[in-house]
This record gives sequence, structure tokens and C-alpha cells, in this order.
Amino acid sequence: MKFHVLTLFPEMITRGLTSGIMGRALEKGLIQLNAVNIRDYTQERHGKVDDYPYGGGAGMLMQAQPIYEAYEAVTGGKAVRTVYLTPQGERFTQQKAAELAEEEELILLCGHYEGIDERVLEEIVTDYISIGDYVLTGGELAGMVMIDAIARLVPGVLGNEDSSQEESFFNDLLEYPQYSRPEVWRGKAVPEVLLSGDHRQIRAWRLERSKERTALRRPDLYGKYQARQLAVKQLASDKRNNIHMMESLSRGRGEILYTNIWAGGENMALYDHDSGICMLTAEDPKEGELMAGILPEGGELAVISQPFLEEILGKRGYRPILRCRQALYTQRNPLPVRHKDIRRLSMDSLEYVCGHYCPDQGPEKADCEPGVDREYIRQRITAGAMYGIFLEGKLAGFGGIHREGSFGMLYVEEDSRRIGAGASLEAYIINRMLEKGWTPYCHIFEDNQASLRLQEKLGLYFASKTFLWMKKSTCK
Ligand code: 9D3
Repeated sequence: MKFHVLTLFPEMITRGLTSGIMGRALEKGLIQLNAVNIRDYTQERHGKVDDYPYGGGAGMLMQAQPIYEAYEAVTGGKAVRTVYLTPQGERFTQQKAAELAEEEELILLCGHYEGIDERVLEEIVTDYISIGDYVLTGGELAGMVMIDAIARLVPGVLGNEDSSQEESFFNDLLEYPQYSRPEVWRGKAVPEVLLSGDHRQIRAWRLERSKERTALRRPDLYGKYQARQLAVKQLASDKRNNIHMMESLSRGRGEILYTNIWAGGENMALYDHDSGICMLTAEDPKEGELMAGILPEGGELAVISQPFLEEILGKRGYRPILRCRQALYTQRNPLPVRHKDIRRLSMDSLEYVCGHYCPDQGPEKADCEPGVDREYIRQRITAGAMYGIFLEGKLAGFGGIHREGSFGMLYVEEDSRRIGAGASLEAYIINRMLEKGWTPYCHIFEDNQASLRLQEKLGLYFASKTFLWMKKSTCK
């Protein structure tokens, strides 16, 4: 990923980002940094880049011309997302960082003095961003903050071990306290449970400390967390039909757009910003219409479990793409895994997975599974969410965990099916999910008899409702 920074103090940017993780990422070429001195583009003598504001007022403004020419020199006419760092911007968040990390190139415009001539901003800026409600002397530090937050999301910058970032289970909560050696320091002992080796107890202890700390330091976040947890509790009265929403909420992914669940109702509209997936359940068509009316623009996929929602969403441009059964694993103990060589897949297996799972089969087939394409598979491997089974050292099948939280994408080669390779692979994935404190669940195509039988064999339970995936189609 390439960052261009338009600034009056380029050395501040280059010096500030050459050490530590960012320095290493730059050396490795994972990110590139192009600090452009706006002063190099002025047409005035003596390098002047500022002037008095029309209408009067304190201080000086940066003029339009040098900024515009620095911008043109960088883009060469191409459209590049351009962020203006300003106290008048939208607040920078982790969500915004993740969104910007998807860009190939990014321009950051750092202001100085009292601001910038509005006309050049109108011409070039796509995003106005502030890093918080306090006053800095200029946009450079704010730009560096953004680069740091965005660059660490670029694959490889942190090294693969931290790709579990999106899998963190304490979302909406602050992190728990941590301890290292020695066991006793200045008379203070490490909490005993951490030495017990009992991972379930350790997880419970950490969750408690996280809650305590969040309630104390970030009551705003804690309120959100409690609202989610209460919704999860209500949904649990019909766990088999609601597990997809419960998991989305408890993993901190789904945002509640609409619900009456706190009043004992059964309406719920969830939206997962990251994957663009809406999950809806409605008491009646009138409520369904209400929900459909507030679905976000960015929504691409919807999962519904009431047949009447199909027509309602149909009027909003969503088309049915697949019908499936929802199954969940309700036990807490891990399943036995007969095959020993099952492991996380690396990018080396991208071709294998794509070749067997989403081979280019023409435009009709592109819709066969919601959002699963080459790019999606690449992303799931990067996230450490794809697993492969190796027989005599050779990759013979795979499966993984979807962005919204279900497992699936199961494939096993023809001649390995009878020896139970599929069962082993699925059991292995279920066990990994249990370790994270998740409830494993999946969506099976209604007509996939072999897979339906496998779920029964492994002891999963089916929801009573049929689930329909719908996709917002811009074509057809
Ligand atoms: C008199 C009005 N001032 C606004 C509070 C003018 C002004 C002050 C400081 C204009 C620019 C700045 C410099 N700050 C930034 O460029 C900046 C910033 C910030 O000050 N706080 C949080 N985020 C950001 S992003 C850019």
C-alpha cells in the first residue's frame, strides 16, 4: 500500500515512521511512503504558500494553487482517495482504518496555519478526518497516527500471528490485565487462576476483568456491550433458529439496527459492517417492511428466516441466491479428530482452494455461494480462517470459517471422502471455534444430502426454519 502525504513538513513524516514496525514494513516494501513538500509546487517567489483570509480574521490560510499542483503531480490524473486531516472531520476509528486499508493508494493532506482555501478542498478531498477532540498545531501527527493504524492492517506488516485481530472475542470490551515473570514482584503475586492451566477458567476470569475495567474506564462502551449481551440472552430462547444472530452479536460484529427484543419481541435487524451482511427476523410483514426500509446502502447480502421477507426484500433489489439449513453444535467438549495432519492454510494453497471451490464457471455460477470468490478466499486465508487436511503430506481438502461467523467452504477430494476426511476436517474446525468460546454453526445447501448427513453424524442440531440468502443485484 502506498501513502502520499502532502505537507509543509515532509521530514516530520519520514523521520517519524522509520523506526519500529513501520520502519520494517517500509524496508520490506509492504508499505511505501511518499512525503511531498507542498512548498515545492508554489508559483510565488520566496516559496510563499499562505495568505490572509478574505473577510478578515486571525492567522493565515494555505492557498489553493500549490496544494492542487502537488496533488496533480502525485495522481497524474488518476482518481485517488484523498483524506484531509482536519479538526472539522469525522472521527477516525478502527472501522475507518479497516476501510482505508483496502485502498491501493491513499493521499493524506496535512493542513497548517488556520486552514486551507475551501475551493481546493472541494476539488480534491474525498474524506475529512479528525483523530479526536483536542487541538494540535498541524495535521502531520494526525496523518502519522492514521498511517500507523492503517498500515498495521496491511497483510504481513504485523507478521501472520496477529491476524487473529478480527477474531478477538472480547469486542466492545477493553483488554484484561496481563502478567509476566516473575510470579511475585514487590510482594504482588500473579492471579492464581492464570497459573492453573485451566483454559476455560482463565477465559472466564479475563472476561470478568475486561467487563470490570470497561465499566470503570469506558462506560459508553460498556453500555453497548450490555445491550448486546441482553439481546443475546433473549435470542437464546430459540437458539437453533437464532444462533447466527447470537454469534454475530457476541463476537462484537453485528450492529443492532432495529429490535424490540428487549421488550420480549422477536424483531431483529442486524448489520455486519465488515461483510455487508444483514440478518433479519421479523414478527410479521409490517415489521419486515419497516426493517427493509432502514437497511444500509452498503448492504450486499441478507439472511432471512421468514418466507414473507423474500418478497419484501425483493422490492428492495435483493434476489434469492440459496436456500439452506442452519445447524449448530451445542456441546462444549471437543470432537474426536481421526486424521492427524490438519493445519491452517497459507497463501501457497490459494490456487488449490480456488480451483476446487470457486472455479471460473461463468457468470451464472458466480452467484452460487454468497460472496465467495477468489478475493474472499484470499482474505480468509490471510485471516488464518482456512484449514486444510493433508493425506500423506498432500493437501486433500479444506474448510474454513466465514467472515460473519459460520463455518463452511468444506471440500474433500473424491477418493478421500469415504475414509472420513470430511468429518475430521469439520471436527477440527469445530474444535478451533470452541477454543475461542464460539458456538460452531453452519449453513448447508438444502439439497446437499451428504453434508446434511455429516452434520447429523457429528451431533449438530438443525434449526426448524429454512434460511434464505439474498443478494443485492446491481445486474439483471
Ligand atoms: C481557530 C480554529 N482552530 C480549530 C480548532 C484552527 C485550527 C487549529 C488547529 C486549525 C488546525 C489545527 C491543526 N490541527 C489539525 O490540523 C488536525 C487535528 C487536530 O487538531 N485535532 C484532531 N485531529 C486533527 S486532524 C488535523
